[in-house]
Amino acid sequence: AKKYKAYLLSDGMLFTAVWEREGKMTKIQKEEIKKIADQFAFTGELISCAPCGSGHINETYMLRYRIGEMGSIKVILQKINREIFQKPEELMENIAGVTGHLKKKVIEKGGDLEREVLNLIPTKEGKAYLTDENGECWRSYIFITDAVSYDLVEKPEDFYESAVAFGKFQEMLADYPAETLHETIKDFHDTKKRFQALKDAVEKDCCHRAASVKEEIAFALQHEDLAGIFGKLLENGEVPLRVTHNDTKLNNIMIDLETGKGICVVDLDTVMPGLAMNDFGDAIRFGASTALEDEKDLSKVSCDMELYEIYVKGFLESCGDKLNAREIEMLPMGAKVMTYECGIRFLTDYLEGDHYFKIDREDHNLDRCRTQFKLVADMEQKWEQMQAIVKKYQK
Ligand code: ADP
Ligand code: GN1
Ligand code: MG
Repeated sequence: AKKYKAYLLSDGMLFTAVWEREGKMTKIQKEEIKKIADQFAFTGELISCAPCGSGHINETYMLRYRIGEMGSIKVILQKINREIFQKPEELMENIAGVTGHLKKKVIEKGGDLEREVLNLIPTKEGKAYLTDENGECWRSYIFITDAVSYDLVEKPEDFYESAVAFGKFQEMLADYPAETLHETIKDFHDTKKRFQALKDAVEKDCCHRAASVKEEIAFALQHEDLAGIFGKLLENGEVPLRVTHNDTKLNNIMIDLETGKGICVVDLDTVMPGLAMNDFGDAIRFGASTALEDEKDLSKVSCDMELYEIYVKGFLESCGDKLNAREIEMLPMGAKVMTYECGIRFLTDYLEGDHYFKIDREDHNLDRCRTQFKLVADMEQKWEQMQAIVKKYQK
């Protein structure tokens, strides 16, 4: 259940927040946000601030400013996770480049530049991001108004629209100079290396947790073949590297509350050369699941074939003609591989003491790992159907 609280800070600022992660934000942190915000090129008076979204990586806040008598506007302020993104300069160069490219496409289509693409708001010094006295990096975006991001599909149409939007995103970046993109996380979707990392974590067992997760480790080891499939296809030149998003979960897309369209793709930290099948697959593992990613009751977790079909349709309609036959044939495999990879990443993090993904409870990463492995097993059961559905929409 959500809890609401309001604070009056020493300088009179009213601070309201939706506390889903109650207790995680101290008064000092709240004052820190105000200090950071003061260094951005915002105008008006800061009237409220709240944590925003359920991303696992960055710290995201929504700030509201009143501008004289003209009403109020919201902005996003985000602390970049420096453990994960070690070269913020390069990361922000990617984002500035990609959003600049997307803006040209939105203009060509006569779209809304403030809602259909992320817009960085610079610092008062005119920089794309701020480095604070502790070496933490912060950036700000125009807030996408009248839109929402979902952790679970509420209406199947929303999932269809997210497929269309992610497909279009890939299409709009098809002519982006891939060689200018920095690799923000090395070997991000190299499933083989992820597998090796898991084996290393099991071996080290630094938190003495391996004995309690034997079943999950066994599942990962039994499915090792999934880790090598895409590497081989790439090596053989059967599938190309494309500019992809690489983190296509449903909550990385803003759905317009009025039209229901996928209005804007967010979370551009991992836009890098990658595989189309992975962008497809990551969206399926999250959005076609019948339960939340961290559901404890595994009997609720399965891969919904209706949602899967809806996504196949939307994705192929929007970018199918750009993909080669092998990529399309491999889309179901993308779903299985991404789900497996995500499961082993959660398991690795659990074994290493939860240093990568944000957690809200003990065993959170283990619960997440279990849902992913349950989905992989379910996809195995539905494998022929998953392939037949892709064939049905392949032109
Ligand atoms: P993380 O890397 O932690 O997932 P995201 O960039 O995805 O961080 O941001 C977290 C959440 O914040 C998103 O899922 C979305 O709901 C919300 N969000 C991000 N950017 C914006 C924006 N410009 N306007 C409105 N909401 C946003
Ligand atoms: C992270 O940042 P967020 O929450 O959108 C992760 C993805 C995982 C996902 C699992 C940079 O995504 O790779 O698939 O969690 N992002 C990064 O929910 O590691
Ligand atoms: Mg995100």
